[in-house]
Amino acid sequence: MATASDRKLPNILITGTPGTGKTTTCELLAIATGLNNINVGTIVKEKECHEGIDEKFDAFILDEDKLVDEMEDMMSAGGNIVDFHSCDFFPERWFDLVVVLRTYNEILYPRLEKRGYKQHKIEENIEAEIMQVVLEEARESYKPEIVIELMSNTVEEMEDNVNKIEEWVENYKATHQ
Ligand code: DAT
Repeated sequence: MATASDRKLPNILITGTPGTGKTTTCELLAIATGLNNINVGTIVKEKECHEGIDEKFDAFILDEDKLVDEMEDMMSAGGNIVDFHSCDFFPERWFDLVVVLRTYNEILYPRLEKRGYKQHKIEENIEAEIMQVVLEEARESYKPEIVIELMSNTVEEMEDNVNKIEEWVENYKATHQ
């Protein structure tokens, strides 16, 4: 089984509450680094890694084991950027860097409204962001030294985040030849 030290190219997890900018950041990062961008939501849908839909929250009920099995080969090969809003069920060995994106409520709220989320879904996500649920989950699931928190309120911050992560990737490549 591949371990972090075997991987010539890193695996990076970009996580955070919905609307914090994961998808956009990952797209820019994939262009900047050439790493493979894995949108977990797409795999869940296409490979049916779910047990139906939670009607209240209009979201899939994940089949986590099936999802992990679907992703295993790609992740073992390395060189992936993974975008998902939760992270505690992924194997710890998969990731070399875990980035948690954070957004102020007054900015996150209109982003979720614009997306057409129902009121209770917006409120649940805003509450999760206030309680820093995803950050705590990341800190509990991965070694503290690989978990970083980055603000994602503005386009400038997003560009800055992409640059920082790109620099980290270059450094990883240079030290894992
Ligand atoms: P996520 O994948 O975390 O749900 P997204 O990338 O789809 O988030 O972004 C949601 C919306 O907010 C989208 O219209 C782009 C915008 N957005 C995200 N991060 C931003 C940022 N740092 N500055 C400005 N707009 C941002």
